[in-house]
Amino acid sequence: MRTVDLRSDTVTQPTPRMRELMSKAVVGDDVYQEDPTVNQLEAYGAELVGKEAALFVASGTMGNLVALMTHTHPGEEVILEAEAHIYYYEVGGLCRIAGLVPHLLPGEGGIFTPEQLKKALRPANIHYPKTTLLCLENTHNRAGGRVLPQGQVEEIAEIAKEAGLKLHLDGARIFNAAAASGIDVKTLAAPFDSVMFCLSKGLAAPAGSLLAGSAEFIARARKNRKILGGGMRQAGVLAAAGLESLEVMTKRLREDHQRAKRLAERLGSIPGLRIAAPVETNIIMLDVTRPGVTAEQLVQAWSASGIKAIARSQYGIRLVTHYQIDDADVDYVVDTTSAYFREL
Ligand code: TLP
Repeated sequence: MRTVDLRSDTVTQPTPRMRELMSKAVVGDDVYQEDPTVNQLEAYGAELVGKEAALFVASGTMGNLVALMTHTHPGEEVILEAEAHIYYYEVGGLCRIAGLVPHLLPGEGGIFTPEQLKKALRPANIHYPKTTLLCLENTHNRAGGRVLPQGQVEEIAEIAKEAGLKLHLDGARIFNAAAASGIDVKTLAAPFDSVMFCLSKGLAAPAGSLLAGSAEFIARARKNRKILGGGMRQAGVLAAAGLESLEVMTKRLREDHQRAKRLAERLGSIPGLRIAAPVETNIIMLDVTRPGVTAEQLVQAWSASGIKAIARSQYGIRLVTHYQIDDADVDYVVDTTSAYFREL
């Protein structure tokens, strides 16, 4: 039976070329900054996003947490969009480990307005925590892989900077945002003091993310990574795959976006289904609208046909395309789904 794994782009396997590069990687002890492959990845990653330096971390979650810890002190307040991955899916690390108070602003398409931010910024007062950081997410996961409007990002950044806040971008899928908008990653990252981006999602590396910022910020971040147990020694075997991610895999993301659009259009035209958010990148938010059918029932039916997906609510399902999904997979998912609703 065919397997079509649409749960996430995190399921991607390293490419054959990655495995070859990993086996040949020159390595050293990265805690002493002596791994030439990690050093090369960090320098290249920093240059790509237009920052002075970068730090190789185990995961996106670790990169975001290290950024929060490095920009702030425990007890301070961080402003986030209400559905931000950092708040929603990172196990509360921002409170438990960084000791921060989240101030959530409900957004539209993954972003709040400059007016909302102005209202949220409180004057100094003996009763308030100090607000020191603002985070945005591009593309925005829970909004359905939406690309943030760059003008709005820049306006928000301007207001935040005037108020003395630092800015961090959760750019787990920043290369998807660049591919979809035609705006280069340097411009997308420019308003932010730091940016985290993942190598192990649509870019197919087996593990790893980069946190980029000023040289001074990254030196402090390196220490916080060590506190979290993220000093990885001969990590060059992973960095070798990451270099291939940045040099090669970033260039093919439009293919995933086109397939996501095609899959969404065809699924959305099946009576009983509805596309819940505009498909701008590789994430599809699908709603089951047929009375009496839940998302979990459709996920179960798909599973019996080798199609893997995750129900995100009673009637909602998220599907994610990536380099292991081809046109024949799209046809297979559409045919299987049409047959399911026909035979109900
Ligand atoms: N997202 C994963 C799950 O955690 C939900 C996924 O399958 O989409 N920021 C954003 C915007 C993310 O989407 C993710 C992963 C992360 C950070 C965390 O990255 P990892 O999984 O490497 O810790």
